[in-house]
Amino acid sequence: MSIDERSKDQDLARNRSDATGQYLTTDQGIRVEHTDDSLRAGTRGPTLLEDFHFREKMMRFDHERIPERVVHARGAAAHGYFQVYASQAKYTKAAFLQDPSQKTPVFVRFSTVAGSRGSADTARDVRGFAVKFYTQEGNFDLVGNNIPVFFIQDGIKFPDVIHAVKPEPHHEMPQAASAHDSFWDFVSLVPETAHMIMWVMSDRAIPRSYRMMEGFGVHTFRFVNDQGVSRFVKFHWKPLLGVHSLVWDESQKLAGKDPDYHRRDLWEAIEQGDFPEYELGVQIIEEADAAKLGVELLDATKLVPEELVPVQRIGKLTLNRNPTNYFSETEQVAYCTANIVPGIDFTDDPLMQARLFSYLDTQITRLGGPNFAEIPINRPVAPVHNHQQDGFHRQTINTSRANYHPNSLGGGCPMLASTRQGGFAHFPEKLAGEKTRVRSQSFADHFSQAAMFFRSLSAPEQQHVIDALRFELGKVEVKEIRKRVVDEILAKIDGTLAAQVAQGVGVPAPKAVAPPKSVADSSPALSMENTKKDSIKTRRIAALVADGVDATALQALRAELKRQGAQLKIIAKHLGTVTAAGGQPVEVDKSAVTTASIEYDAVFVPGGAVSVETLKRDGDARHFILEAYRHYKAIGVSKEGVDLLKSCGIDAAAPGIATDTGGADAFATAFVDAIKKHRHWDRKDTESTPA
Ligand code: HDD
Repeated sequence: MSIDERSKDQDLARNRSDATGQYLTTDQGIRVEHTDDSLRAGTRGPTLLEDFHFREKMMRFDHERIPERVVHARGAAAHGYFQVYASQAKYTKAAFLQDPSQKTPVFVRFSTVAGSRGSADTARDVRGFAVKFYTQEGNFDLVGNNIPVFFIQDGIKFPDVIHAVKPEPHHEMPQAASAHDSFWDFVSLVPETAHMIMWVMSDRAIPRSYRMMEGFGVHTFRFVNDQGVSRFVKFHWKPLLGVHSLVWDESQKLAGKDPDYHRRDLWEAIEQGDFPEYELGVQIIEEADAAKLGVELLDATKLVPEELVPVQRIGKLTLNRNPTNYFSETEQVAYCTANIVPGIDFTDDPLMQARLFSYLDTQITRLGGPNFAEIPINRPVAPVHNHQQDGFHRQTINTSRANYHPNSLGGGCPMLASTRQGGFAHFPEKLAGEKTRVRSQSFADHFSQAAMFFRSLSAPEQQHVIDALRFELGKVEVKEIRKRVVDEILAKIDGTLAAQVAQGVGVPAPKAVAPPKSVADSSPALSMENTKKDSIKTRRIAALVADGVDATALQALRAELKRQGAQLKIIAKHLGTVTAAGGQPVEVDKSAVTTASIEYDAVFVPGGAVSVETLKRDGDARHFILEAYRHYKAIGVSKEGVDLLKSCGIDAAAPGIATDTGGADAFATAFVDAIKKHRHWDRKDTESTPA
């Protein structure tokens, strides 16, 4: 069968309902003539049971909620397509990885892990990155995260780690936060968490946007080609906008000012035509080389450094359409790690093996029965025929009398497919062994890669890990737990890290223990410092204005930022317009009470003596600029705008500040260059900045 980018959209169209020009009806199709008053005995009398419209309306409302996902409850999703750059036939026979002219439809859901459905987007947490490819051979689900390793090595411990991180059972606190006793109690007793902990305490756990984070399949998978040759493969998603993060203070404030920050960012980018793009990367490892690699490929707490096995970019994912209905699509989508297509296969990673059961199982409760694959967002575009039947909410009406195999009454249909006809055959891996619960010795090292990760970070990134641990452990009430994390985990990763955290959380400095030698001393690819910083595309810049603003400079900069793919939003005390120095009106985008510097990547203060004088006396404007400075963001000031900086005690010569001294063009270039860097970590006085 042939499919293209529109195949899934056309499939979903079968279930869409448009009420334009239609009558309101009951679920039975009866037209309704009144829906604001229930049927009653007399105008002041009781409601009558025979009011079927009232009963149906109320019954449907009473049952609108379904259980939220046990993890990854909070999410946002988008439609798009995937296109391979060149045939991957050498490695895999997967049909969607053969033809560069084919666009395979996808539905991608991003999520946080620990919080409930209504929790804030910017919590410190792992982000889910789940991709459903609707291929011509059936659905392939790559259910990944934005962190390449995991907390545990064996899925049987998943309920333990999730119980520990979720709100504590007696009082259900805290929401969407790992900063509490039970989580760190678990960590302190389970050293295999060490590597993942370093990632979750790093800036990776507070992404600037879903559009600016990497994705990872985490496990080692197999690619199997037409000749039946298997190679190990690790999947990566590389965002074309680079990898960028928030700062912790910003994340916490955003949780209050805009808990939908990431969801909104994704939605708006797609609505504006700034389609998020990610390249699919693969690390391919010949089976014969696996033993020599120095990394246990079945251990999901380990990564393979890119410097050791390069990531080949084989195709691109583009997200270009927002869902039509959140519940029908984003909430009801069911990903399952067991959904693979011919040419892709599993390995014996015990974390992966457990997932193969869990994802299928969890949907029974969440989606109310075994027919969830028939829900429009979940059904494949490939045809489905089998003898599965009945169960709650069955949609398909099977027409054959033969509901078993083999049969003659149905002409032997549906038929079995040979592998030549596209039938899935599991890779015939050779296995031998005794039944045991013993973990392989090759899973025993928990610290070498945790240390490698920490060593690979830039100095500011390392400091953020220390600060994050001071915060998280600082919230732990039981001192013994704080001490055990420092002694049993951190001291075995890095002595300075452990000592600094120990001091911050009031426990004795531990005796450092050198971690085992890692497969690489450091891996530059792990540091966000080395990410792309070559454009300002899709960034949001705030302009602070008041009456008397220099509109010419404002419009010139706005045009230049737009040309470079960024947006300038004009912020004033009130909505409507302000009057520029030349007397013309300037339309305001946001009033100061509805927004804050944390929602922008950079700030611009245009000139105009009267405007700047007003801003200097305005606490909100002063806070805006100070907070942006404290968060290391680019600041641009033209002409009198510099006075606002001075009155806030900010040195105009500090890193990341562009001032308009050499003319408008030179200023725009300097400001754009400062925005490209995202953050200016070399500012020395941010700690003393009052914001
Ligand atoms: Fe999981 C959801 C990613 C380990 C059991 N997981 C879920 C989602 C993502 C991940 C992105 C949300 C999917 C969506 O948007 O609907 N999970 C991961 C990754 C893991 C991982 C990258 C480690 C490599 N998960 C993991 C283990 C188990 C589970 C070890 C159980 C043995 N995960 C689940 C689940 C969820 C889930 C309980 C909850 C909702 C769902 O599946 O559909 O089955």
